[in-house]
Parts: sequence; C-alpha cells; structure tokens
Amino acid sequence: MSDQRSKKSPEVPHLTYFDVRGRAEVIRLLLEETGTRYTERRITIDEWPDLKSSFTFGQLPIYEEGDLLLNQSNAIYRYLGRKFDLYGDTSLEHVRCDVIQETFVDAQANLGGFYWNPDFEKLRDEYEQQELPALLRKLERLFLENTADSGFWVGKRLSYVDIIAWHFLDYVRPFSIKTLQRSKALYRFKTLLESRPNIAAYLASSRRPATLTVNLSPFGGTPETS
Ligand SMILES: N[C@@H](CCC(=O)N[C@@H](CS)C(=O)NCC(=O)O)C(=O)O
Repeated sequence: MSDQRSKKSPEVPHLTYFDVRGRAEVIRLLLEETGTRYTERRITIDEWPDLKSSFTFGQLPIYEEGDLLLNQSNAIYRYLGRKFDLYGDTSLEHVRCDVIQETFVDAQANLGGFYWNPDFEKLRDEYEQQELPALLRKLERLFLENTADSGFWVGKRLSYVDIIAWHFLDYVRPFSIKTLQRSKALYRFKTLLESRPNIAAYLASSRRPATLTVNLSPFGGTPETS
C-alpha cells in the first residue's frame, strides 16, 4: 500500500483532488447522478507542494474504491461509465462513447489550455469569435449525428459521455454564454441534463466547488467567472 492511499472506508469511493471542479467534476457528477455515497479530500494549493511527492505520478485526481486506486481522469470516467451501466448498449454504442470521450479530451484541452494562456486577455476576442464557435459547431454536428435522436449523445439513454459533454459546455458558459446559446441543440441538451433531479440537487448544493480552476489561471479561478 503506497502512502498516496487514503485511510477511508474501503466500500465508499474516495476522491482526492483540489477544491475546484477541474478534472474531478465529471467524477463527482457521475457519483451524484447515480446516487452513490462518496468521500473526498480536497487539497489546497498551499498544501500541495509538500504532498505532491506522496502521489505516484504527482498529479490528481485519484479515485479509490476498495483495493482499487486509479489515476488518469479519463480512465476513471470510463471505469465509472462501465460500473454504472452508462456505457451504451452495443459494441457500436461503446465505440461511439469512446469517440465522444476522446473528442471532449481534445475540446477540453483546447478551452482549458486557453484559460491558462498567459495571453488570455489579448487573445480572448479572437478565440471567442472564431475558434470557439467553430469548435461548438463541430461538437453540435457530432451530437446531432446520434441516430437515436434521443437528446443524448449515444443511443437512447444516459451515458457517461453525456456528463462529460455537459461538463465541457459548463466550462464554456461563464466565458461565453451567448456563443453557447447560439448552438441551440447543445444548449438544449445542457439545460435538459442539468434538470435531472440528482444533478440539479448537486449543482444547487454547497458540495460543488465554487470555481472551475485554482485562482492561478487567467480565467476561471473566481466564483464570478465560474
Ligand atoms: N492526465 C492526467 C493529468 C492530471 C493533471 O494534470 N492534474 C493536475 C490538476 S488538473 C495536477 O495534478 N496538477 C498539479 C501538478 O502537476 O503538480 C489526468 O487526466 O488525470
């Protein structure tokens, strides 16, 4: 047992991350949507330098469940998708889940990377007027290609990639709500997903971290921008 492992109850999933939404938010949302009890450790930026070396890869999130200890956020999302039967129903739906997940890895890297760009203010207008609408148009096309036409990204029912998609769109919201609203189908999807009872309860609760990122980023580190 390495020292990164928590000493919490083994039956209850335990999440370690910072006190921000970031890469842990999809995990929290999946646990909330499925009504799963979980515990968390939220590490502050001040504590981090002393703790970093106690984690094998020196990075978070870490997800624990019994003897299982996982890092790599996207592997954790997929694991939870399988565990909660939110991974589509056929092999075609499984691969569509994978494609959509990977698409959002790229989209999130694009937008998240931009929030951390030291030239954020200088580049903001151009990104908002050109790059972001083009990215949303591509995502909307992918969403509308779901032949089940169900309002979900894969097949006829909720999958974990709906949560990933929602999280990305919620990352766009404080930066550029008008651009997001112009992608009508995506905006409708976002509104529907966040009206699911467990998600709505979580979003309204104090359990949800106040900000997208830590306050070291040029955008997203304050409750106003989150
Ligand atoms: N590929 C990893 C990347 C993890 C990662 O970059 N984590 C960041 C927070 S979002 C971190 O731990 N930063 C602190 C550090 O690197 O010291 C994943 O997706 O989990």
